[in-house]
Amino acid sequence: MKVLANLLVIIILFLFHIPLSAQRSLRFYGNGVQAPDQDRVKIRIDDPTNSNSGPPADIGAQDFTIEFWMKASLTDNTSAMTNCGTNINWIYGNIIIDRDRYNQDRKFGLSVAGGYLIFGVSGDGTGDRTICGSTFVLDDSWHHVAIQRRRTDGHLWLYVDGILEEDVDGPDGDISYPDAGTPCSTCCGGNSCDNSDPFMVLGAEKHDAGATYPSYNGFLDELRLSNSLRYSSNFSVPQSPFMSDTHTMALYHCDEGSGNVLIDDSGAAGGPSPGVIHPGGSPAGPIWSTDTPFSCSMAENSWSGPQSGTWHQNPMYWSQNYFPKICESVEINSGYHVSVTGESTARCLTLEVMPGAGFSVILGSQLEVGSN
Ligand SMILES: [Ca+2]
Ligand SMILES: [Ca+2]
Ligand SMILES: [Ca+2]
Ligand SMILES: [Ca+2]
Repeated sequence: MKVLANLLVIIILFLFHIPLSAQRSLRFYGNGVQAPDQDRVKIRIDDPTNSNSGPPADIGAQDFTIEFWMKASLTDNTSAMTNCGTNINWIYGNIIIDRDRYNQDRKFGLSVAGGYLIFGVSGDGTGDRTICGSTFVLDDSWHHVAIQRRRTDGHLWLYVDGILEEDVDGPDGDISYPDAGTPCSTCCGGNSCDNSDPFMVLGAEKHDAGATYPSYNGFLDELRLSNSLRYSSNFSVPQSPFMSDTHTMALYHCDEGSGNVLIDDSGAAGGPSPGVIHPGGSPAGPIWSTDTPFSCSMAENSWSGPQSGTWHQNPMYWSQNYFPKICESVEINSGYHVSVTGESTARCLTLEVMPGAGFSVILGSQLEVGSN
């Protein structure tokens, strides 16, 4: 029996000691108006030539949650703090996510000003509202950011590192991009805004309207767009990359590492909603970086499972309400059997299957062991 068990261990190590697809993030340089239409990612959300509904990244007709990780410094993002309220002051911060429509309603965006996040929405003829964060995020450390909007009444939420910073009633209405929307024909350098309006833009002020509207200079990773309110109270920040579910409208792991396509890994119906990277500026951005929120060089915890169970994205499926995280070591002890199931990617830093233990990865599932 022992020989067989050891053989099983050898086979498992052989089969699953696969190099982890390297994690990456995107590093923007905030070139903004200095490099028009460059140093940004553009995710198309509408085609101005027809009235078809946009791809799933065109959120705002339902509840939404936008969340991602960021890392940046104050010296690279110098816009001054401004007042939040019934205004559109988010456009004066260093813009991280720009879903503006030039001189038209149904728009939103997120920026960082004076070190604090500003999330703003303009409703469907219902006014404007910005909400401000209270955590200083320009400390050159990774932070998880989540912004939410409720469709029924426009209520807005801003969470930083899982802590609610502000929530207020906001402007009402559908704020998705109108399917038959026509961008302003003269607003963008005297020309049409066809090249900026019908996009969600990452890392820049989308219209290159001027130095008054600066762009984000820093890292961005693991962007998820959902058509639901993910968070109803303070929460523990994600410990590993997201896995898609029925509410995921777009999911960008930013792990490509080369090329100019930002892959949408959501699998959402009607998608995907890929981003196109527009490199440029000086220094040229965005670039692929190995600096990510989930990188780890050593185990943070060692999880030695005295249970059998199923390793799944939902902690409920891992017995005793736990599932391993990407920086944790996992040991499956003798007498127990653990299975990775579901169309998801399980991750851990190291995996040791002890003699007498069982471990299986069900067809259609993936296991990634290691980091970077
Ligand atoms: Ca990543
Ligand atoms: Ca259209
Ligand atoms: Ca309202
Ligand atoms: Ca639309």
